[in-house]
Amino acid sequence: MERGRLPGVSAPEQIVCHADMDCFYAACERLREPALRGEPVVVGMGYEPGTTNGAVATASYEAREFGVESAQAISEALELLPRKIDAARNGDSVAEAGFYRPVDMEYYESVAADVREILHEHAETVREVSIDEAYLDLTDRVDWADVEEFGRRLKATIESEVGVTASLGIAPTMSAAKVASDHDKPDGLVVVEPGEVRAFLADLPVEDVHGVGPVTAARMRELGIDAAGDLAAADPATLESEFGERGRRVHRFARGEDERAVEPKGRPKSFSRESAFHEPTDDETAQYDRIERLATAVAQRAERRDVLYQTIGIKAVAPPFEVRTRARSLPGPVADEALLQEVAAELFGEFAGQRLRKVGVRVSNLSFGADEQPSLSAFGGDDGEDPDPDGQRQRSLTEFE
Ligand code: TTP
Ligand code: MG
Repeated sequence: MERGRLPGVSAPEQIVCHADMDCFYAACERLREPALRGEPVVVGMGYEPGTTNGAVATASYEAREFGVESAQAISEALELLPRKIDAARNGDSVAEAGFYRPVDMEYYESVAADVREILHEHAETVREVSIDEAYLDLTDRVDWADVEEFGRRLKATIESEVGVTASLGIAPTMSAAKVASDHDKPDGLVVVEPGEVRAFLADLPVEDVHGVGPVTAARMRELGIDAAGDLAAADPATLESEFGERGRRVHRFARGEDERAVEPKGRPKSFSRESAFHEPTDDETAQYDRIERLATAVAQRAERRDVLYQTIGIKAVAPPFEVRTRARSLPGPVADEALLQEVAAELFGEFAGQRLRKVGVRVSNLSFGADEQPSLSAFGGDDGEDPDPDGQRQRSLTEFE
């Protein structure tokens, strides 16, 4: 899916944080019932005597020690870990038993809202993926040297203000950040720096690659692909013939390649592309050239989405993080690549020749055409597993390129 890439436009430089709460529903139950702390806790439906069907929503890490896990039948969970109340009644050891609580979505949603508020305080752009999971774009907030400290503070704030623990992964791409947050659960903080993603993933089992579910992983093993490193080294054409477009996508993820930008859910308010120079430069020609390429990329992206734009903006970042922006509104909405290039270059004129580390082009004030329908088929779900690995199924990957 390289066709949206333009020569000379490097992958956008991003710092992405993926946050995922630990055993979230169980953590919520512990919040309002402190006696459950440190105990095996199972949250689910259908464990009351007389009801037989139901499934585990989640289990605390103590309960997972007994083999209890999400989506397991409650009958199976009860065999592995009986209820304390029943164990006591039967004279069995209560140490080998757990607490069962029914799902209470309304309460979990209220806790999730508190967590979200903190996440939004820590980043301008947050993509909420599920009740306990979100991506944060930290690019303009922190430097790689500070990300660990940032992560520690964010975790401490969530813990002290809400009372649940989060695991964080911080990486240059969304897919790597997702793997990183899961890598040291619970209470994890894993930073994967640019250039280290492929090495970080290499020895992990292939199903740890974002987007590889158990069915795909089993077939990959038959093909001799056991670890993420094997997937990264596999032939993309073979992967495509076996797994369709998903094969190419997970191949790229295993190599640390993922062009997606963190974007809030719903219709975008703007389209933008930015790109850092190898090192800060005052070379006007290189700067204008970059602006033009970025304008083309943005114009094509808007065109693919059948979107008109009325406001055109540019961004110039001087080292280390001095961000300057300029924007101009047109008399009416347009989709016009040449005009976008021209206006962007004009706006950039004010900064041309200054020492810059990064430039960007943005269009906003968008009007959506009738065809603007997210593609349902573009993301995930080719074999019934992992149907929506990160809640982005509706988004076509091309829109991020
Ligand atoms: P997860 O983040 O997948 O799981 P978790 O937060 O319980 O545990 P972890 O520490 O591994 O992140 O899902 C978030 C919540 O979504 C989870 O607490 C309960 C709910 N859920 C279900 O109801 N059914 C499921 O099959 C899964 C996986 C989750
Ligand atoms: Mg979770």
